[in-house]
Amino acid sequence: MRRILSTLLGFTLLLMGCKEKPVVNADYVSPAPVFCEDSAYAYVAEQCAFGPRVMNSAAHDSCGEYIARKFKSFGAVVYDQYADAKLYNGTPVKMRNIVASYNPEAAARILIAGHWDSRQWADNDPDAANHNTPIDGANDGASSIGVMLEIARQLQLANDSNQVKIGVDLICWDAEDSGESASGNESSWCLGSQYWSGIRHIEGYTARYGINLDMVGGGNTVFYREQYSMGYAPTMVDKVWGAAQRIGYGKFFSYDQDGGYITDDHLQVNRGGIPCIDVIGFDSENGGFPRTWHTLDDNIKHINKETLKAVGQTMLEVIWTEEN
Ligand code: AHN
Ligand code: ZN
Repeated sequence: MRRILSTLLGFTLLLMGCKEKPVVNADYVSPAPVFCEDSAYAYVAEQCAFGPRVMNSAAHDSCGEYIARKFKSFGAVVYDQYADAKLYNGTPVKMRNIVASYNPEAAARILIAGHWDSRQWADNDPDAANHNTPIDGANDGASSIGVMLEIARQLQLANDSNQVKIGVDLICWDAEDSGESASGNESSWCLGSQYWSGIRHIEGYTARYGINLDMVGGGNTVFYREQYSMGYAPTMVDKVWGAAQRIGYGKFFSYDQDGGYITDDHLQVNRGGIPCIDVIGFDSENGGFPRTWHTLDDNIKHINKETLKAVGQTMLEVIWTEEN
């Protein structure tokens, strides 16, 4: 009974947390629903509770089931793409890309993506004794999927008078984060998106453009315009950064410096012929990757709801203002 009560209480609090309209720009009325950062946070925590989602592990496989089940519960048509690959060190891995589609029949589509696996090696940890320990990947992995699950929930909740005009695909990449560090071995990263860029989950699938999310839940986080994105999809960078300014999240989506060239899943999508940008978190204090990156500190304790909110609300803004 206590359990039921506390679940009910938690659910009520979750709903209450979603009601405020925290949009900062008073002159602009957005058609988008309110992104609930408490929900996104709960989805990040639920993924982390499986343990590190490293390739070929039971935690990984169970979390994949959880992600597919959640998207289905939010009314998506879910596609699985299973494939075999080899890590740079020769280890064979079983991959599963998961695609959640809304308005699957619409010709005009955008895709939002992120990786759901977590890294097997905390090889950036300050303590070298941890370099072979798997990480929770709360930010580096779970944060993007948490945001995408809340986007899915909002797509389902949208009432008939406020439906999005386009198709939306939420793509969860596998095997992004088993690459060889500091080696220049670019092709050792992003194995799930590499596979998908050659063989789509549906033959002939394409989209107008894509937005890849990576490390979108850290503290002291800022998003700089990443340079492959600027090369392949500059108008989409403008669109997303512009949407963020419009709704009051310019502090997060910054023009202050450029974001360098990052090997990430968006690069594979671009190479596959769909313009795609990367929204990837940087540390606002030192300008590099987040402090927790590939360390044991990348856990739920360091997830920041405001960052989840800034990214999630900006994504809803982009989705709800995209013309057919
Ligand atoms: C490289 O370190 C080459 N790329 C970063 C891609 C990445 C790893 N994103 C999150 N984890
Ligand atoms: Zn990583």
